[in-house]
Amino acid sequence: MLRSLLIALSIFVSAQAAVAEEVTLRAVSSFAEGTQFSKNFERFVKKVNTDGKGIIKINYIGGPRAIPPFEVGNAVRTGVVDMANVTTAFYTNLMPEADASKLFDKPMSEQRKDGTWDYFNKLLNEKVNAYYLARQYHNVPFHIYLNKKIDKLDFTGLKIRVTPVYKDMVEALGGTAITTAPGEVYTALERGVVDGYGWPITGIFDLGWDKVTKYRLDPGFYRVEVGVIVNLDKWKSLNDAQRKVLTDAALWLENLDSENPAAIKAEIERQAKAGIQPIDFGPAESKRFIDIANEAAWKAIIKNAPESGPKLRELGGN
Ligand code: 173
Repeated sequence: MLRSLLIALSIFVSAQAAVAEEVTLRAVSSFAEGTQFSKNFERFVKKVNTDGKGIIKINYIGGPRAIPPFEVGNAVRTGVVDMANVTTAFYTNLMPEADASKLFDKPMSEQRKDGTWDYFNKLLNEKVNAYYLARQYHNVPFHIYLNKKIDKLDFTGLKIRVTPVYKDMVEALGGTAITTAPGEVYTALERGVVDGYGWPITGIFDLGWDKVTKYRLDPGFYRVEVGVIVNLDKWKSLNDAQRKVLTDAALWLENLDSENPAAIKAEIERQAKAGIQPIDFGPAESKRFIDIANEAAWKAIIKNAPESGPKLRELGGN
């Protein structure tokens, strides 16, 4: 009798231990739920919750209604949330040189081997108290969208909505940069507070911006970075099995970038159908545009981070 009671008790105790081992991470996205730059993260959450059953679970709280985009980095730093789908541009307040990720022109597979990821992650550990789990959309460029036609590469007199991604480039071309979160872009355009905005080639239909957009300036520049970052204390507290579920799903998530070329092609066609006209000043001016954009960005990064900026430029290969 006593023996079977003890056996039953030991089964109960070990079952409890297994339950206690499943860890739950609270996650947010800095982009609206279901929109272009949250979609793949949401697929990642599903995958982790399936593959990690009994080991690790993500509780997806949602988009910017939970935490405003420019506060997401700090929320991860302090552990208010454990994980975020967030672009570096939204946490340059904590790590100015994080903006360099838009200039890295090597795929993550290479960056993980050649020390770029190591160095970037080390900086993120120190400055944001976060671990850099994944980088998405490296093959998607940014563009400037306009409501006023320009006939040369000059933004003088134009007010353009920016984030840190575009600010220095817009100013280098003579424009006035006005920083807003994505959620304020529609109203700013509708009211004429801005004459244009920076955004990737994909995603302008999600929040109805096509209705308030006339032109797209070509070519695209830089590379989109939307990362998955994890509070460093939380990351360190995970066991090997839990980290493996996250790391495997992160590599899977990065591989979804292979879907981007087709999505970009479809988006360009959809923009044309919506009446958004491309503006293109030809090969020589396009090259000058890219050079101005790259130089303005590196100059600002190196000014704001005199130690790590040059090293990131060297590693990033651009
Ligand atoms: O324009 C933005 O809000 C921005 O910086 C960004 C960055 C990555 C993906 C989408 C937008």
